[in-house]
Amino acid sequence: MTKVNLKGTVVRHTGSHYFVSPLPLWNPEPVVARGRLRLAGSGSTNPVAVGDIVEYSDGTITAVMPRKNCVVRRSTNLSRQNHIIAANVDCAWLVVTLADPQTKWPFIDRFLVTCRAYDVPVRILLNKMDLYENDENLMALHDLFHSIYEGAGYTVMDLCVNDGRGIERLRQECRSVGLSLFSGVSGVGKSSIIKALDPSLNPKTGGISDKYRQGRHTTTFYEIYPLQGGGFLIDTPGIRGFGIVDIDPEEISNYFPEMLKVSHECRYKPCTHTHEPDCAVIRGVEEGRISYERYSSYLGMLDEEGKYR
Ligand SMILES: Nc1nc2c(ncn2[C@@H]2O[C@H](COP(=O)(O)OP(=O)(O)O)[C@@H](O)[C@H]2O)c(=O)[nH]1
Ligand SMILES: [Mg+2]
Ligand SMILES: [Zn+2]
Repeated sequence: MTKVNLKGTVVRHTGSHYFVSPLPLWNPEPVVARGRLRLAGSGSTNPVAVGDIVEYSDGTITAVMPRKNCVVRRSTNLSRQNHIIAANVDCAWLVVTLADPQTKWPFIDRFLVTCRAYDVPVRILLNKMDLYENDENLMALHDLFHSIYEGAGYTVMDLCVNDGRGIERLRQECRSVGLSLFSGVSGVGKSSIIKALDPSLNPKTGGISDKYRQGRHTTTFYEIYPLQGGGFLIDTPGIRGFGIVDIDPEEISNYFPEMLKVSHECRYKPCTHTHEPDCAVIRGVEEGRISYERYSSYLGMLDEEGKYR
């Protein structure tokens, strides 16, 4: 009997177990990855991630297809190894809240920079609108947030799971975009959003039938959920230690779209945009075309990246 190589997408990843389905068909089956394959992706702690398109045969992954992109985080704060959260992502939705909890802005900028460096399209969801609109200060912060990030070239969509605002528009976007990843710090509403998009999904307990579950207490894992009517969703447990990986300090400004746009006008090339005379980025900040908040994040990243080298 000749072995057939099947092709499918990894839809679930625990510490050591994978499920694969021939998307868009939803029919997950368990597979394993052999050690040889595991070692192939050096530099990352997990050479196979959800969203990866793999070949498999006899319940064993035999090859991982080249990725169009991936979302990564540092596996630990001091490690240069990274952990791949998901591969082949069509849209990373960065969920942000201005209160309860207040997302730290440098975290937002790190996430945006990393996505750009790894070719992941990203859009921002500003959730928990109900908490801002009766508070003058928070509403001012909301307006500032829109102006900073839209000014930098990003899409920012207001959302409120509590009253359903923005959910239908997001559902349509998710159906047409393909594979969506929801990310953001713990408590911003990622799991609630997925549940609002499709009440039949249960991000707390997972989408794959219980007959495959080894025990109730599985370790942190990533999983793809099929959205009713089309599209696929990935929830992420709060990402701590999310930082830039493998980006040279000289390159960081290339991943700030508003800085990239003007950097060819800097007198020095390359220019770190920190102290050089006749720097177009510094001029942009002074003249208000580049936000001071974003520029501060940039300086923070330069500083921090230096420490890892
Ligand atoms: N006020 C308000 N609370 C929300 C909204 N969306 C989610 N929450 C609450 O925020 C908390 C965290 O939500 P969860 O989905 O677990 O966040 P996750 O950690 O990002 O997955 C829960 O208590 C939700 O009920 C919203 O639009 N408004
Ligand atoms: Mg959650
Ligand atoms: Zn410059």
